[in-house]
Amino acid sequence: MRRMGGWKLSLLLVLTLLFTLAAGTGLSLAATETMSIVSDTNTQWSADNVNYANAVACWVHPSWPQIPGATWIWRTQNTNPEEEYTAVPDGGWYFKREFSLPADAYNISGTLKITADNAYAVSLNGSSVGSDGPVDKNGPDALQWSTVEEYTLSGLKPGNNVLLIRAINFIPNPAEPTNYGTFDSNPAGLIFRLDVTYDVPLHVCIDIKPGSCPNSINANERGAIPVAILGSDTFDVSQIDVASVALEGLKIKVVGKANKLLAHFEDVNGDGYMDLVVQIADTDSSVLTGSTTATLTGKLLDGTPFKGTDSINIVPAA
Ligand SMILES: [Ca+2]
Ligand SMILES: [Ca+2]
Ligand SMILES: [Ca+2]
Ligand SMILES: [Ca+2]
Repeated sequence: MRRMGGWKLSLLLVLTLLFTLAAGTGLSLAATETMSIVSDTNTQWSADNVNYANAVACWVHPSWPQIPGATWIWRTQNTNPEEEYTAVPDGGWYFKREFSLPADAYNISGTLKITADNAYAVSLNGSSVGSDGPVDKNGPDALQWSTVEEYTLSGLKPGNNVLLIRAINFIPNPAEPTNYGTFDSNPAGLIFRLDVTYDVPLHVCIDIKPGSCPNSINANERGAIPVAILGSDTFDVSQIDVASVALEGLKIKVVGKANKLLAHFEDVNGDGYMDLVVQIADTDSSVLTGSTTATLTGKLLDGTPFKGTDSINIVPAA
């Protein structure tokens, strides 16, 4: 055997160290996602909060601030200041933007940047977020349009969210209420950008009835359904909180006086990565009946949620 040169040995040590570090940190792959919602023609406007129409990109005053990615919008491209004054409902026009976050999103946070010519009040999911200027068509104008406010949002939630803005155009001078101005001397506009960050469960690979396909399951409420949670170079199954594992809500079968969980570590697919095999108690056949897939959920010991899905083929109880 050739003697290994000192530098080669050092390289080997460094590579071994790097590999060990990678293996050690790979188990909690961050599953952080981001979403941006900007003012554009997907925003809807209404006079009564019932009948909505799409907003339009409006004429942009050269002095208005910009928000990256967002479009100045209003009810009409060119403001008719007289109509704005006479037709606007008390409390301003409604501008609404609905958006959806994944049902299993968690650690949700977000910021909202917004301004309007001339004033706005904004709420998220029915709770007030903030405002700039009186939402009153008589003003007064204190250049509220020139400042972009930034809010940290606490009311974001999984599933559907509703951003609702009441916005209004002023008359130039309350002492001359019939001097409405023109579309370019007294324009109206709204601009906003919402940036949302959230985590979703880690996606892991599972194999229901390891080694067999299709995954035929007797829905007889008597047996157990074996499920392998497959380890990989980024998922270390030894970090799973075994008691947290469930298949569509069905828990791991327990045995003995000590209520020992029926689960063991085994490399079921022979890929060199340890897998966790659990026996799911088939306690309620109605959970899986009619489904062609089943999703397993659980948490790591550090609390990070994970999930994985496989196909199933329900065989009716005899
Ligand atoms: Ca402002
Ligand atoms: Ca204006
Ligand atoms: Ca299988
Ligand atoms: Ca394996």
